[in-house]
Amino acid sequence: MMSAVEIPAGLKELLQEYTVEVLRRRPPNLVEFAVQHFTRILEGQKNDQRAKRRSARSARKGVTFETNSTEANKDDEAEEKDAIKSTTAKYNRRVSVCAEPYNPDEDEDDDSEPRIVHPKTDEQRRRLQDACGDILLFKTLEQEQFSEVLDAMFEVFVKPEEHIIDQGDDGDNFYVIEKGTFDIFVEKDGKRLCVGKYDNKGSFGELALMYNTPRGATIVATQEGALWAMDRATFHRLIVKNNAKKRRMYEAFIESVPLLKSLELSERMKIVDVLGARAFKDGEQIITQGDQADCFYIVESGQVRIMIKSKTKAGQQDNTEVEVARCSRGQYFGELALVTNKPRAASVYAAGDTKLLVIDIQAFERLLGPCMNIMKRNISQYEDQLVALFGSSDDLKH
Ligand code: 1OR
Ligand code: 1OR
Repeated sequence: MMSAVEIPAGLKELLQEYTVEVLRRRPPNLVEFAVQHFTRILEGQKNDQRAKRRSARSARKGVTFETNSTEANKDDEAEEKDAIKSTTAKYNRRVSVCAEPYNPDEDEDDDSEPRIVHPKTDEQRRRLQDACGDILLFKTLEQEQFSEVLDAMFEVFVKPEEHIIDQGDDGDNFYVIEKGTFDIFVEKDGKRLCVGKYDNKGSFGELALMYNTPRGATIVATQEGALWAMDRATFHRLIVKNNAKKRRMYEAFIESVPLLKSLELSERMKIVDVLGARAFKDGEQIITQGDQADCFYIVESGQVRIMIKSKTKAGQQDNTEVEVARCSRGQYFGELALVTNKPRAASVYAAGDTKLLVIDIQAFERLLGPCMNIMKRNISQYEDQLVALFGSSDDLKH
């Protein structure tokens, strides 16, 4: 007689979720995808347990009675069993929601967290490195941390119309674009507005993970594309921790930038969280006149020369460049094309070794709105100068 086989609780849901993810993401290698997929679930469960233990510990600290370590261990074991039983449908969406903002300085467990490694072929690693080369959030990482980032990232293929992120959801991953175009929608007062686009480069999905907030925008693929994703736990361990260091490094300098004086301290710190730092050698070109613009710069040290292609008497451009201005510590440039939505109006070169802080166009629009009047006032001064030099300010008009 055959004995009835008991199906373990959660098995059906696990397999169903895996199947749904396979159909959604269409991975080229099912076994490799399975390893990545179930590793993410396991990591989610571990994070859940850690969060529970942490909150249990702080609750214990709150009430003044002592508990010995054996009791604490028993608690942890029971919690672990609970967590394993509750394999949830939304495992690789956000696993646990903390009400308070994440403070990396208070996180004792983070360093002991296991490193997640998603194995990659040489070809995949090359593509990943290319995609990550210009990502601002990675620009202040040490080499060791950056290579952990690369290890932890996994590939996600997307189809046209696919929603990668929905506004209001909990945050699961941070994404780096390898290829493809994506629309950014923000819903306000019941109206959905397209507020920007990503065109084959950049990254998104950092805000919900940094600040423990719901997703602030909807991101929709407008063609087939490929992304590299980093899970929430790794993002916390590497990027959010690094942000605490970044705040310490740049706080005083950012406080001293005249343009940013009208912002609240918390707004200035949000700029620090998303900025990248880049160094240029003497003579190196930073901006090319006529190019499309995607970022804004503040000089941290050194100097830059702003050069404009001169015009002949007939109004034609020749290729000789004239220096029209210099920017040094605390000054900014690269705002004009972002504000006017036009190509870069000048070329910019490092004069001596120069360090710049870089902010991408989405963060510029999101965070620098309150400084817009100051920038517009200065732009009208460029126009006056241009008229004085060339007799027309058409190139700068918006
Ligand atoms: P997230 O985790 O909140 C949505 O998930 C992502 O969209 C967000 O991180 C950013 O990476 C990205 N406001 C909020 N999020 C934005 C915006 C944005 N642009 C891109 N993201 N604004 C548009 C600025 C061009 C402000 C709209 C009022
Ligand atoms: P962008 O995004 O166009 C080049 O990229 C940057 O050079 C530009 O933003 C400004 O931030 C910066 N005319 C045009 N761009 C200038 C000028 C300028 N000065 C700085 N930039 N003029 C100099 C005015 C003192 C007028 C030229 C005659």
